[in-house]
Amino acid sequence: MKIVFCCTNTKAEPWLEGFRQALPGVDIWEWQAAQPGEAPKLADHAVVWSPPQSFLDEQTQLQNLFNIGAGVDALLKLKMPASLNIVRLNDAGMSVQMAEYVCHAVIRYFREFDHYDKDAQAQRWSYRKPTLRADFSVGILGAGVLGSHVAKTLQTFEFPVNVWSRSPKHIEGVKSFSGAAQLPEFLKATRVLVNLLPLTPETENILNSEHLMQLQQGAYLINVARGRHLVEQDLLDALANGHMAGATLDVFREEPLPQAHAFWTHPQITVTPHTSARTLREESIAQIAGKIKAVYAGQAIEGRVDKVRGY
Ligand code: NDP
Ligand code: OXD
Repeated sequence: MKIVFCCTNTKAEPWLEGFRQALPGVDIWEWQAAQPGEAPKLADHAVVWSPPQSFLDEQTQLQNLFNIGAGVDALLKLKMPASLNIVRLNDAGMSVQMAEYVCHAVIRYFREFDHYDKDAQAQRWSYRKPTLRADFSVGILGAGVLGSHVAKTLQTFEFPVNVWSRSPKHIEGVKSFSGAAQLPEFLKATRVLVNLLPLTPETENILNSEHLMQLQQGAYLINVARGRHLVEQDLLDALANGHMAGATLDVFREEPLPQAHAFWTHPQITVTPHTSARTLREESIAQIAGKIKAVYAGQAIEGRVDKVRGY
């Protein structure tokens, strides 16, 4: 079994060592483009994150691309044979991190901790009127692996939770909205909007003026999916006109976020560097190695991407 590793922004050696332990006897190496005139070494499977087109052009015998992330938008931009499977990470320790991040952001806004921080800096002892939890419903765009876990975790704090997805969901205590026809009703019921959709042609720019202005007055946005979901100027406008109260943004159209970008210094926006749910090496290696073994045993595996649907 031959596996090639091609992940941008990740040191290869600890991953290669982990796969050698998880799959004894495997031939695994880090991809380097073959020199002109040199025959490339071809693998059966690849472990990838955002590989260049030249990688796929060269690796012509691949059966499976195992993505070391949940989102496959970067991979789907590449040209590849229809027979090549893309397999995404299913959770692998990401859903609990995502739940921590989103709950932290929701609670920080709900309990007005930013105001208490300012008061503390000014040594001011001053209470704020509690917000009614029943009026503070959280709406999650996307109810897949991450969105459904976030929904269940938010419920433990007794927030009203709604989800919106392509197909209806049955999560106890959570109201499910589905399809384009139910999006306006979902938005109207939402005070805090959490985005956990995959980036596809259908979802790109979904966080736009038309949709943001349908949220409840004083709405708050938490974008933890992809930067290209958000029309950035539309968020700035909704904050400037007072319809929205703030946003916590983990993902951006351009990453790293450029130094001069307005989001860095905006008083109502909190920026984090695409860190809400990090890929965890041990969990990811265990999951991918398990899937490779399942492939050889002729078993079905979770996380096969539907290339037409885009996730
Ligand atoms: P899943 O594929 O498990 O879930 C996607 C959800 O989105 C599903 O509920 C799906 O509906 C819904 N959906 C997709 N397209 C539409 C549409 N057109 N209309 C309505 N609903 C739609 O993905 P994950 O939960 O694992 O991950 C979600 C995204 O989070 C990833 O694609 C990635 O971009 C991002 N991410 C960000 C990270 C970060 O650190 N910031 C880390 C990890 C992931 P249905 O269930 O009906 O198919
Ligand atoms: C992912 C990510 O998609 O890290 O997994 O953004």
